[in-house]
Amino acid sequence: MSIDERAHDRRRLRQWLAGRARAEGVRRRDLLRLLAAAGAVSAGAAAAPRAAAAPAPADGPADPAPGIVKPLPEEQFTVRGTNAETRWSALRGTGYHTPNALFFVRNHTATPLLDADAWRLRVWGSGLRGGEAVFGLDDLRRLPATTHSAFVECAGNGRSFYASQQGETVSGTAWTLGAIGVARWRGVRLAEVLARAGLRGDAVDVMPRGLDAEVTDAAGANLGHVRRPLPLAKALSDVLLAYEMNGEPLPPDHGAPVRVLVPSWVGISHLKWVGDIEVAAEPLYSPWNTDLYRLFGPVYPPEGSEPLTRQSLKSAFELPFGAAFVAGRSYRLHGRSWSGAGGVRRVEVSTDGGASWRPARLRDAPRRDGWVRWSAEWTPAAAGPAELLARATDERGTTQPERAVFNEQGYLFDAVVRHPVEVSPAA
Ligand SMILES: Nc1nc2c(c(=O)[nH]1)N[C@H]1C(S)=C(S)[C@@H](COP(=O)(O)O)O[C@H]1N2
Ligand SMILES: [Mo]
Repeated sequence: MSIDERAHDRRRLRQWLAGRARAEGVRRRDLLRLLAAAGAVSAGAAAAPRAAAAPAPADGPADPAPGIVKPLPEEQFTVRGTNAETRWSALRGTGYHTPNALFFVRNHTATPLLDADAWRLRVWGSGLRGGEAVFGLDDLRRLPATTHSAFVECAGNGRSFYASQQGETVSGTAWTLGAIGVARWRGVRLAEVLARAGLRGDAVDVMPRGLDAEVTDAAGANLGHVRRPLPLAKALSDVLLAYEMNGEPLPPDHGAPVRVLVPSWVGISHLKWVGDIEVAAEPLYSPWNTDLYRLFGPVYPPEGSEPLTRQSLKSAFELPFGAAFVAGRSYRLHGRSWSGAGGVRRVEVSTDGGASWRPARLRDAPRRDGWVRWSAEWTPAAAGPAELLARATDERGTTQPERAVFNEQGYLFDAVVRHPVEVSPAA
């Protein structure tokens, strides 16, 4: 390990320690042992962990992505604060499912390292017939398993295009299009677990809560642990408590040992590191379905839209922005399109900035909760800058518009993205 890596690792350990101070089901002792081995903290400091993630110390290089466990090679990820965005160019040549190593990470704080053996899921609340029910990982694995191929996409994916294409100022992480991945998730249906916990007929909402650290907003207010209510109807339909991702145990950054998978819905629904689920006979609220993850703006009521549910319609090329082409040569362009409203059934491509369109060749049948891969041929005629556009239509007949409707937090961007490339003269 190089010096820099060691410093980086120590910072990470401290952050984990901080993030785990109030979490349940955590083996703090193990972390303290690691910290002692790394010489990261004195015994006194270790005995009094902070409750919030520690800032990177001033004496070393900046931490590339505080709190993310897996490696984030420069050619595969763009780091944005505590998050890592997948580069679309890195998906070229990968199959239908996003490899776990390439899957984007969106962390409000830091990835906690939870001990799967000690982990427990507590299901509780006024919507249950009896008292709380507790499940260990083995209990969940003994229940009937379901596998579902589905995307997880951040509601803010594509947010940066509100500014760069539409000249609008929005708040939040400036994602391009890489805050999405598709995986095969395996787990037990939440309906199964709720039935075993003794669901009452008058239950209306369930609220899973994460074991990662409490979240502080920009103004310094403590929002508590990440949690967002789900209406019971969705909870009982296709929601999974997933413990496997693409045939492997869930990796730490993606919610190990168990996350909630809410097919087609906004990323925040897919709660990672779930520790408890409240089941209530009355509607539940959290910052994540009131101030956040609703649409605010001129066309919406003052209290905002309904809480967000399904993701929007998008397309992306498997190319970096500014990709280089040579005039007169023939290329096959590749990309993927997806929608929260059903499968994508048509994709058109423009290589002249939107003046003319032609159909792309779809390589997958329309797949709800997933994407379709497509390709289109292109022989650039002239040297100079060019723009590639892809426009999808889903099974509902919705086509990506030229312009997305503004909302203050820049959610659910759905307009056609203008992908800049550079064509150099034929040699
Ligand atoms: N406990 C917890 N769950 C969470 C989050 C989080 O920070 N903490 N982030 C949410 C958001 S905003 C998104 S987009 C997805 C990202 O999932 P991924 O990191 O596995 O790609 O997880 C969601 N679940
Ligand atoms: Mo998100």
